[in-house]
Amino acid sequence: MIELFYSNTPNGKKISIMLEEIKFDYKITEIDLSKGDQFNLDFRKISPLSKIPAITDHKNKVSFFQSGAILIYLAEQSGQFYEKNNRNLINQWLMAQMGDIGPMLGQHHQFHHFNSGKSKFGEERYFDIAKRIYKDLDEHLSKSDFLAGKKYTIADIATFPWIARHHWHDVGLKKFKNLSRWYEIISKRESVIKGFDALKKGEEIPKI
Ligand SMILES: N[C@@H](CCC(=O)N[C@@H](CS)C(=O)NCC(=O)O)C(=O)O
Repeated sequence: MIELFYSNTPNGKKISIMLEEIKFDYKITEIDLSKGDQFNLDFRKISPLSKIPAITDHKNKVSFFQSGAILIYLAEQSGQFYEKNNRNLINQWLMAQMGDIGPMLGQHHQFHHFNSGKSKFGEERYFDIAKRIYKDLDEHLSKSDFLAGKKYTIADIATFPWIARHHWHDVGLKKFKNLSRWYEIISKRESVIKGFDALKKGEEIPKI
């Protein structure tokens, strides 16, 4: 049994989608970020930077924080979405999500979606970066079926929930035909649909 410490955010959804994909038994413990649950001492023992997602694998008696490390652990445990002979490439795209795509789109959410009008500099900077991310991903996906080659991997699972906030980004996903193709294929996966709505509130994946 995996316990997933979760909030309904793109970083949280990466792990609920992965758990659905690999069909592991899991339960969700919600961390209410607005109430400051992430600062509880028990949670900080598992996640020292006070951030979701985190997991405890009660069978193996191990805990992990950082979504990329969690995805690698679950992929290794299940033997899925992390082919041994393609790990160099998968790791690069996973790190690209962790270090660039997620944090930069996260800033764009803050300046453009949640706090528009507060900082012209911040809004312009992260809007430009968001547009660049869409363009670069689209260009890459014109040459590759999925981010790390022909197969769907943990790099795609990590990136998908961020692009699924496309209606907040205002970049216009449909203008990017390769990124749109990738998005639509992943959107239709049964486990992605289930993991996206991990709290079972009827949340649907945004259409293009
Ligand atoms: N690099 C981390 C980022 C995690 C992260 O930023 N989590 C946010 C929610 S999406 C959080 O827990 N924020 C609470 C806080 O910083 O107080 C990962 O991928 O796991």
